[in-house]
Amino acid sequence: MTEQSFVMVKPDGVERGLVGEIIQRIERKGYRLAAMKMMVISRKLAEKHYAEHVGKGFFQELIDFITSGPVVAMVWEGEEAVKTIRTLMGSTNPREAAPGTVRGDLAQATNFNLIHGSDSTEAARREIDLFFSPDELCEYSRSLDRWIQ
Ligand code: 3AN
Repeated sequence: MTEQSFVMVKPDGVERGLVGEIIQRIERKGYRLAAMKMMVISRKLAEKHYAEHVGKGFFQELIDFITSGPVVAMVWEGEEAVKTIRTLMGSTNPREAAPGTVRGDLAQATNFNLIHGSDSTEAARREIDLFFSPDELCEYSRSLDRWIQ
């Protein structure tokens, strides 16, 4: 199933100069970039994005962090994009994340785990709608997809 996933390089990834590295991993896997923008997230948008974590001990810290500097928000698409990009990201706790994953190779702390990726197709739809307007999404096909999917 072709899916879209919402992916974000968090402020720590931008600050550490890992935007290219993270994009490259998803791009080289063969996924297609459908939208991308750099932005500083407002607290209001951050609270909507992380609504599932309201009331948890780390919520305020999470909102402070995600709004602390620019992020790179993206939409990636392709076969089973949601699950496969989660696999490329690695576990939430980077110290437990497998080598070869973004978090397993490049991060240590759960608070600074570099990347967000939607955890279901429903979450992806909600997150894409939060961050992008329909006219910001590019529809195109690539001849190389026949070698990838
Ligand atoms: P993931 O980013 O792997 O989807 P979620 O959605 O459970 O993980 O958590 C969203 C973000 O909230 C994490 N990326 C991390 O920054 C933060 N977070 C999650 N669990 C914890 C925790 N136990 N302690 C501190 N921060 C957490």
